[in-house]
Amino acid sequence: MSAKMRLSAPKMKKSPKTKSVLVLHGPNLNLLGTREPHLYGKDTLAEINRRLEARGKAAGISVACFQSNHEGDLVDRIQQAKREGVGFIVVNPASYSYSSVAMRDALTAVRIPFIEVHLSNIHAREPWRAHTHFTAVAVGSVLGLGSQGYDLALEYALRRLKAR
Ligand code: CA2
Repeated sequence: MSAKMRLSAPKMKKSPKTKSVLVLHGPNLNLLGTREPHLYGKDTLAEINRRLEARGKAAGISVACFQSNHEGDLVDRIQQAKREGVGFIVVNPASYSYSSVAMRDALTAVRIPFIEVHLSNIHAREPWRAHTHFTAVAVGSVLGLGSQGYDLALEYALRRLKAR
């Protein structure tokens, strides 16, 4: 192949899904906005998801949100994200932060970069909340900013996907 041909070879196009973001919510986050607003804020999960999906749409990047109270369902959704070619994950593992080696293993196995979000500042609460299974393998963490933490994590994801 000549140098000219190599230079003019078309750039491989990323599949459309690599321009998509998955937002995962762990157990009990379906209760957001209905209980414990002093800890987790007033926004409901539906409101947060609608906001994130709308922001993605405005940026031309599809955002899918998924909540489950079941560890296996969250693991399945992470594996599905790989098959779909999802480019970035935003995850609040909630109480699975402290117990789910399975979710952490799934996230490392699929090699999709992710940000860990916590609504509350887990370092300002009971000491056992401070260490999570996810922090060491995440791109970064957003803590203590309430539901705005999801928006900020999504902004990072959108910028990163657009730069690819
Ligand atoms: O601050 C966070 O986002 C947490 O991930 C929330 C978890 C907690 O176990 C983590 O330490 C920090 C708890 C989620 C429970 O969500 C509820 C929402 C509304 C009402 C009751 C629980």
